[in-house]
Amino acid sequence: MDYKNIKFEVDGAIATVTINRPKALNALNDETIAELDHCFTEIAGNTDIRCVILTGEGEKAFVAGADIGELAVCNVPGGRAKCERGQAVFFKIECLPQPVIAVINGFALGGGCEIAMACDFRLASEKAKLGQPEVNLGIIPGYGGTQRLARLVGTGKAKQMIFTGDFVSAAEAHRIGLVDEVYPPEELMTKARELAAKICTKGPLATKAAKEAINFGIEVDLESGCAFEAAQFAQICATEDKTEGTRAFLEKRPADFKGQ
Ligand code: CO8
Repeated sequence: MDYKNIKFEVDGAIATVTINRPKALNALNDETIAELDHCFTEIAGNTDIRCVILTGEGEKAFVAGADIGELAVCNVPGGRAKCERGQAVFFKIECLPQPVIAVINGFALGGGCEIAMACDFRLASEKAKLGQPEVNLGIIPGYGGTQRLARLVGTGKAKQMIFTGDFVSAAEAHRIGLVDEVYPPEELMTKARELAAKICTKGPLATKAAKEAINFGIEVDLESGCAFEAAQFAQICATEDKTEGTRAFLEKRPADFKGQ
């Protein structure tokens, strides 16, 4: 599929998805959401891809939110449908078999902050600003922001950000746990690629199983989470990757994981 609003590049085992509407600060219109849906479906089915980088085109914005022009004409059923459509795509990203790194190169606002929170890691430029400014428009976050932000930073800080609409700096986002690492803008993509490359050397079935266990466990009680972990562990014991990884250690050589 030829994409109009995103760029999709694959370099070895690393895929990079770039939201590409810089004139609108990479705002997510319906077409972009549909293209992201298609692209992440393709990635999910491609076992040659072991890690994904998600970023925004240009130096100014990661994603400045949902497209406000489209929001302006939303009625009640349209608003619900738009929310549910975007949420389904963000769940697809969150549940992707491969780890996804959000590279926050600038503004990550509203839907932009929400899509970053659906990723596994958030690496931000020192110049990035994050926020949920929907209240300024008389609306609320609709792509999971009220849920994922509270889980990441706690209810008090999430309510402060969502009720005021204030942006936070990358440094403050790091302090409250909204982003994981902060780098000078010129180093950001290199650091993201280094992280992605390291993950690509690990067993992909193991990272997938660990991701599922963490994502599941954060939503349930500890006992249920541990039971899920044991089930995942048991399945991993049947894989060639487990045989290869343990044998490589005992033979004092690097493992060569095939994802089988
Ligand atoms: N949607 C559409 N266009 C946008 C958006 C956006 N979210 N953000 C920026 N743009 C456009 C501007 O209109 C402008 O276009 P033009 O050049 O044609 O006038 C261009 O991008 C550049 O923007 P600015 O001139 O405003 O640039 P500034 O440097 O002055 O300001 C800001 C940068 C501070 C980022 C400013 O653009 C801004 O405040 N943008 C809006 C941020 C925002 O409110 N985001 C939240 C949107 S709501 C949302 O995301 C809800 C998600 C859940 C939806 C659920 C489905 C129903």
